[in-house]
Amino acid sequence: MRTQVVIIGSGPSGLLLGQLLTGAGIDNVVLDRVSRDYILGRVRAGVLEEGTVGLMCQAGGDTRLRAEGLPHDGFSLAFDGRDHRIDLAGLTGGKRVMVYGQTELTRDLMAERERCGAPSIYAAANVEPHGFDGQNPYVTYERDGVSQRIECDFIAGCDGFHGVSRKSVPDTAIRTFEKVYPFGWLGILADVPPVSHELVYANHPRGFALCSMRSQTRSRYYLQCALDEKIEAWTDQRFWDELRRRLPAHHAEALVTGASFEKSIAPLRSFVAEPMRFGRLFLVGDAAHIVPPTGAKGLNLAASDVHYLFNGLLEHYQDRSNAGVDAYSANALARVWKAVRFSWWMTTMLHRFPDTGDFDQKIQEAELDYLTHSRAASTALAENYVGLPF
Ligand code: RFL
Ligand code: PHB
Repeated sequence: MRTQVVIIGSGPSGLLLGQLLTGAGIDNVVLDRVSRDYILGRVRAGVLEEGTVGLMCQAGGDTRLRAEGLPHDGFSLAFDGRDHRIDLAGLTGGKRVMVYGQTELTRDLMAERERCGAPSIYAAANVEPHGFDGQNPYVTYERDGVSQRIECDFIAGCDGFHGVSRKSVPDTAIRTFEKVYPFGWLGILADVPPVSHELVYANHPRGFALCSMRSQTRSRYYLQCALDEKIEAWTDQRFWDELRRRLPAHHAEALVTGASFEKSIAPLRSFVAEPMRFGRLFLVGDAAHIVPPTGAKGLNLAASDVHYLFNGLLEHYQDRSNAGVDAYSANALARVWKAVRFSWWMTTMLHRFPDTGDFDQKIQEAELDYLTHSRAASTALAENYVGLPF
């Protein structure tokens, strides 16, 4: 088989790139190790920047997002028993974010791909990129025990942090930067109305908490937890009791509880691989970088990578110019590092670190106090949260 671009990974970055390429008449095949149902069972991101929504529109997959997504003009920082609202729209000249689950975004892109008849291969085992240093790259995989090979012009490694693409690059050609945080997030989904109409990011002596949502009737809540925490130890009752303790009294009293139907623990990490291009192989999204979820940036960074790569590939095929693909890594990384910085800063400001001494504690309090009293500081936060331009 031959195609123009093989896309390894059917997460948001692979599917978004696939739809943009298909829309531009560039043939592509999406390969994933797992099944569609498995992918649609994952609960992840919930906040989309306007740039991400714009790309979903360009990809033709924004109908449901626009009908069912919840536009948010602000969010709340809760600490010291009170709430401080960050007026995103007021501080950024009208920019806002859209609350819409990654699971739904993925479902919409899969449906759109199916409608276009573009090929996707799920449950593909031992996917491997080859020959990307030369002119004739190809990807091999096995399906139902039979070996397959797809020849192509380019390979997009959209296969997440644990994927095969980054690992296929020789150690001498890649440099990685990493920071692992000494805690995780315990998240639940429950069909209960959200505690507040906007997100609440809470800094509390017992640890960070986040109140988010998927709809007016479905809530997504997170608690900072120890890395060795066992999920079985967290009954719903224990989760709700702990969440209530970490919220200001007016939110704690308003909290509606109910049975959860998803509960998971995610570790927090910052990671960047440089460069993001190796000959005819490009790393995109989580395959190249990971941010802690505190700044809601992971999925949005995957989308901006796709924007740069799609435009580079378009220039290659339509204008016979390689300027865009040659600039891909530098353009993407410039935006990635700013989001890595922002996510690290939000994480540091809002969580309790096991080794925090009195000095660090006072600095954290001063940071929050400064933020809430300085329009300049709030503006910097808002500008990053709604997403830097791309
Ligand atoms: P994905 O979504 O991991 O998809 C990669 C796909 O590649 C497949 N794959 C392979 N396929 C073939 N061969 C192999 N060897 C393969 N290895 C892997 C996988 O099966 C999978 O289908 O990467 P992608 O597309 O780059 O998307 C990135 C986002 O998923 C991620 O950045 C976000 O979920 C991060 N994130 C958030 N981002 C935001 O922008 N806003 C948020 O509010 C937000 N909240 C979050 C988050 C991530 C979280 N977790 C669980 C880490 C909240 C949480 C709790
Ligand atoms: C979510 O709704 O899952 C979510 C929202 C904001 C974040 C992280 C996760 O910063």
